[in-house]
Amino acid sequence: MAVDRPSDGFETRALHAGQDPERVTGAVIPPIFQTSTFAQPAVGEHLGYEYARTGNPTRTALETCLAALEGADHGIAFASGMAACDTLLRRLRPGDHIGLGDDAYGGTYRLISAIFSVHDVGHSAVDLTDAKALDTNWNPATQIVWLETPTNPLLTIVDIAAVAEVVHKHGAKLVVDNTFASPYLQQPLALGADAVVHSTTKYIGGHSDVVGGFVATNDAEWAADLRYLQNAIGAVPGPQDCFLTLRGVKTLGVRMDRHCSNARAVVDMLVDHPAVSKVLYPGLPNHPGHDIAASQMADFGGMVSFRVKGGVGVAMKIAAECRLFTLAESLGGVESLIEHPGVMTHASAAGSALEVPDDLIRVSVGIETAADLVDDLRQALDRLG
Ligand code: P1T
Repeated sequence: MAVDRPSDGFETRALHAGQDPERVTGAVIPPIFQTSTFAQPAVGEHLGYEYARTGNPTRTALETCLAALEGADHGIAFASGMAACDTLLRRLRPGDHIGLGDDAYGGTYRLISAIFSVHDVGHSAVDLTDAKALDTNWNPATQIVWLETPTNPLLTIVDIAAVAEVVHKHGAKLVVDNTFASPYLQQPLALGADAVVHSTTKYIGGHSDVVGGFVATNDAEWAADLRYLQNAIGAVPGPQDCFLTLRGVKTLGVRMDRHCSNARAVVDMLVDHPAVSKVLYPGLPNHPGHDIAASQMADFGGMVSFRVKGGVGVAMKIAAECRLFTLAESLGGVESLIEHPGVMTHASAAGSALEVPDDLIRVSVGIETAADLVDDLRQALDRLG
């Protein structure tokens, strides 16, 4: 039988947690249980599974594995990152309030500002880099503080433990969206978060071939609620999606090491390029969150953002003129992507406190040969910057 003790190393858990050989055939890889329902031996009895919205063994394998990677007792998988965010926020009631970090994925902002507001759940954008100010200006209606670190797309670093202390002092819950770091680089539950959310579409899946979401928590009551909602709402991932995500996560550790070292090579070129006005990367010693990132992350990640001289027109041209960096939304896959957040991923934040600068370019540095990536970006900057 495979071993999945909590004391096992990260890569061991990625390969084995929840992934014992299948009991009937001995299949080493958890099969795709492509079935919508399960035969029951008698009315009111079942063998662990009844109906595939409620549960599916391929999904269980994924949930067990990802929970083990976040050091969580409970893991619940969803059809997308947004479905996971939506289900987490359903604990809120009319009159409640969300403190949302003032840089976050545009879709999260849209969900909170356009969907939850209809149900009289308020929100405000908060600078979470200042835990003291969060404490001083605490809104008594706040039930959830929603934090990304590194943030999307400005790569701001937030001190998870410091924010957790303030949030708990006021009896609220802290959710950390760990999508940009991945559990390989950062485990927020150990730093005091009440729940961790992922778009598994990104680093966890890792191959840009599947959309998914995930929540990890050690809060048994919240987990039971989420499990109930997962079934009641039904935003569940199919077994093929679970299989692909589980296949992807096996190599998360080795991929992240390469994402990080390739990102460093790209950053080294960008900081010296005359067309670039600012590089946003927590690995840079002059990044305001560098020391916190160094203490709460194992490395600085594969996401790099930068601002260009010449404004929005130049930024949009550069984003469209690379050979290896594909112009596309999303991130965290093995191949490099480039995008213009203002027009693409963060268009829904335009005019809000979360609006991003229009001369900003975001790259998801893939695992291609580092020198090729550096050359590709440099030629676009040389030509158009
Ligand atoms: O796309 P989906 O799997 O539903 O995940 C939403 C989501 C949640 N949280 C963060 C931090 C994210 O970055 C995302 C999705 N982001 C992109 C598609 C993007 O290009 O930024």
